[in-house]
Amino acid sequence: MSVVTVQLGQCGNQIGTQLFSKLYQESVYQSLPTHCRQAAIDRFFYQLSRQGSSEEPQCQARAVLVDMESKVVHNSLADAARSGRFTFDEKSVYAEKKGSGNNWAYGYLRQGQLCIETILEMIRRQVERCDHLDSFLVLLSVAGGTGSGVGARVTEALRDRYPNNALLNIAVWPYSSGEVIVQDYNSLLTMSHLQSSSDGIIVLQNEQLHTICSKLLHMKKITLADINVIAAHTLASILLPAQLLPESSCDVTAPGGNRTRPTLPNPDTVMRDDRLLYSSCRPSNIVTSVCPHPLYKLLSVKSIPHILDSTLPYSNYIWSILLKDLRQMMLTDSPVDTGMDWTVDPVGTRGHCRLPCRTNKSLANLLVLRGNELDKSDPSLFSDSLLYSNSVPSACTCSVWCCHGSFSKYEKSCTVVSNSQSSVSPLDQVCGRAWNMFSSRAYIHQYSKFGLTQEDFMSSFVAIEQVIKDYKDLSS
Ligand SMILES: Nc1nc2c(ncn2[C@@H]2O[C@H](COP(=O)(O)OP(=O)(O)OP(=O)(O)O)[C@@H](O)[C@H]2O)c(=O)[nH]1
Ligand SMILES: [Mg+2]
Repeated sequence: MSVVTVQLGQCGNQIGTQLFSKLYQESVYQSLPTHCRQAAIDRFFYQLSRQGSSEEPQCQARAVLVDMESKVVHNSLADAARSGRFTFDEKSVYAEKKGSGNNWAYGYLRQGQLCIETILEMIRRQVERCDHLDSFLVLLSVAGGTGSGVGARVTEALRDRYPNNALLNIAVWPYSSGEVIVQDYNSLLTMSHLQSSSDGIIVLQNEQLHTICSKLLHMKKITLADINVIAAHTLASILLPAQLLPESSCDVTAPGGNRTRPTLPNPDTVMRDDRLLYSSCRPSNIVTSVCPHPLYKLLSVKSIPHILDSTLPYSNYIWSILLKDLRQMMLTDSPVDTGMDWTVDPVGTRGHCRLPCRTNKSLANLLVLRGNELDKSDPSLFSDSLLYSNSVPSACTCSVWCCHGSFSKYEKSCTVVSNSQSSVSPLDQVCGRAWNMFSSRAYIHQYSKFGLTQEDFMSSFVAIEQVIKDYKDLSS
């Protein structure tokens, strides 16, 4: 089962290139179980050949690269080739001479209109190379012009052309201080279009990735490349093959009720049939696990640990601490496991505090555990009903996937994909700032000259305000 990735604009291409590098590294060099390794390669790469006796597969990414200026995509082609690990297919590259000038309308209505058929044809060729297509991954930033505008157009076209395949967007959120003056308009317009055409939107906030670099990895001068390493790590942890824990669509337990402790498979007794083993944990299953309701598509991802190489040998981390920290990160919407507010505790087991309103309420969560001693982990911490909204009770679930073998340099690591209120605050801020600009008609002419009307803006505001309200209502 394979995934075709479309990477758009500077951000989409830079993160995409880093992601494929990470996926290759994890599939080929890390300690994935043998039966998982081939599944990982088939999922993301087209295998050209095996190289001599080294057994290192020659792989081409199942990707289409799109940008309206050629520099970034050509850098991506060169970086991949230089890595000696994988390549991009040069026939799957769409590049023009001039970018979309940070203008969603130019990207969506002008550039997108001109290039959509060519891009769809490139995607079709990639799809034909897959034995079985599982899903599409569309990588873009919401703040620029190409990723946001052309990306929204491509997402809609994919929805029409491939209605039966899952469509997952990775939407990179700008720093709130903002490098692009109209980033709030672009973000608003992108998110409103993705909301109606995507199956799930993983929001990666640059600010949060930056915090991981500064607080956990103690970096001083943080570049986009540093941030992309963290983004790729986080995404790979959920996209690489894993196996379903059969008991793990945990029924949410009553507050204080008995929590069932799921049994994790033992590495010595796991099934050897890779196809069966990994067929239920594909990227399309991220959507089925955490997007149980069509109105709720905003996903956040948090992962731990992130430890400096120099301190790794002295770090002794165990499942119980990792899971407890990850749960608190989720509840408090903290990107890091330091400096968290531990008084936020909806279960009330700490006696003095019951503050359900302050917690980040979830609709559904997917926990991915990678590493050793999986049988010693207890993911039931994530299945308490108080973590979940009362308003959509049937949808509230926690699924758990796992994979033996270390991920990255860590013997144990865990990631949670959360459909929760976590993305509401950045969306609310974008909507508020965009509305302030819109009320004073600031920069509107830049959009109307490409055919975007005031009514188009208004329907985006209405759509996003509804999304914000739906998520806020999860607390009621
Ligand atoms: N994480 C991350 N963010 C990036 C990267 N490159 C750009 N961004 C962010 O993306 C936003 C700008 O969007 P770009 O991707 O540069 O724009 P584009 O899609 O190429 O669109 P145009 O240049 O207008 O044609 C800003 O918020 C940047 O912070 C990157 O490599 N990594
Ligand atoms: Mg650009």
